[in-house]
Amino acid sequence: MTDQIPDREIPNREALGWNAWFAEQAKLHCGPANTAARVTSVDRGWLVLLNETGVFKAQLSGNLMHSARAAAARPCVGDWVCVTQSGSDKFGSVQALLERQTSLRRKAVGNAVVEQMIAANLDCVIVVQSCLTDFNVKRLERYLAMVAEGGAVPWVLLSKTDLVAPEVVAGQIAEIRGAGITAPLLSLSNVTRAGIDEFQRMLVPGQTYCFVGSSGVGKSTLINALIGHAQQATKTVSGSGEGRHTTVRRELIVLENGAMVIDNPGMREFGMVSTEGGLAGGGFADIAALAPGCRFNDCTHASEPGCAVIAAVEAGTLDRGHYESFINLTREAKLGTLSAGEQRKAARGSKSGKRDR
Ligand SMILES: Nc1nc2c(ncn2[C@@H]2O[C@H](COP(=O)(O)OP(=O)(O)O)[C@@H](O)[C@H]2O)c(=O)[nH]1
Ligand SMILES: [Mg+2]
Ligand SMILES: [Zn+2]
Repeated sequence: MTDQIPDREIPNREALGWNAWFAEQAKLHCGPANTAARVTSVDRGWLVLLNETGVFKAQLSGNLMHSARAAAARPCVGDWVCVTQSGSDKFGSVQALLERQTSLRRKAVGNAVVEQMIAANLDCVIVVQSCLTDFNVKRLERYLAMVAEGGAVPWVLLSKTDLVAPEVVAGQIAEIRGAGITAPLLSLSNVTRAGIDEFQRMLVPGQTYCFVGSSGVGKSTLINALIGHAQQATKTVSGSGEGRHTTVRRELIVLENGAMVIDNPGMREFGMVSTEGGLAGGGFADIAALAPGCRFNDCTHASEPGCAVIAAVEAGTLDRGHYESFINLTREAKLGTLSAGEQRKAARGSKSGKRDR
């Protein structure tokens, strides 16, 4: 994290999505000494905020910590907050969370009652599926239902079109339309760049776009392509200090044209297991329920230290055979994260470009 001023000028709050709704909320919740800022990332108690004056760090005030006990009542990426600043580093103390206009929420794994905020104040949620191994209309419908619940506009994006024949993409589009899904539907390849310019042209300055979908479908690669000058942009605006944008945590990134994008680190976010959502509904609810206990957020339960699933196998509370079939299926699903060459090789084995699971 850093408190650098972004190289790109933020002319005003409107450029970050501020509107009459938030102005109204600010009247109700912000004191005269407060300024409004947008949350670009959250790392436990630390928040990185952005407004027309630049990027700065902040923590929740004692009052807010006390009143906002539920996870959903605490600021998440995309939120607007009221903050008091002090010192030359502009370090902030967050006083209030402005009511969200839209949101994306999931039910916490293994606990149907607890809802977690994924991101807030999204104009559009882009559900990404890879043409090769990931395409699944039923799962797409689950995503779209979740998006609808939070009030954002959904788009569907088919990725990795370079790995399948054009007829396969056409067939998938027909299947999506056949299921009655009317959301805008795009397809592209990060490898050939076919479709990327068209996609980029659809992104409107001042609007916030959140990418969701299985791990390995190409979300981060696409965002890096959109960023272009990855080095500069991620360093200054996201404050991550990394050369390349990677999904270590959820963060809001301001693109050069003024549109904002939020990446998401994989399926765990949606109460589904491991890298591919298809596994969750397929009889591995027991493993899904254990996953929150793993040390790593993106644990694959294959060999990681602190894995709660492996611990359960060793303790005899999870059936070893059941665990092994999970690992085998996960390995197949991992196909989605292989290199382009490896994927093409694998694709030759299945004519339709789809795999049974
Ligand atoms: N063939 C092919 N591979 C891609 C494409 N986009 C991404 N990849 C590869 O797929 C893997 C996963 O991509 P990544 O962006 O990390 O996926 P994410 O988990 O959705 O963020 C990486 O090895 C990428 O190089 C694409 O359009 N075509
Ligand atoms: Mg990623
Ligand atoms: Zn694990």
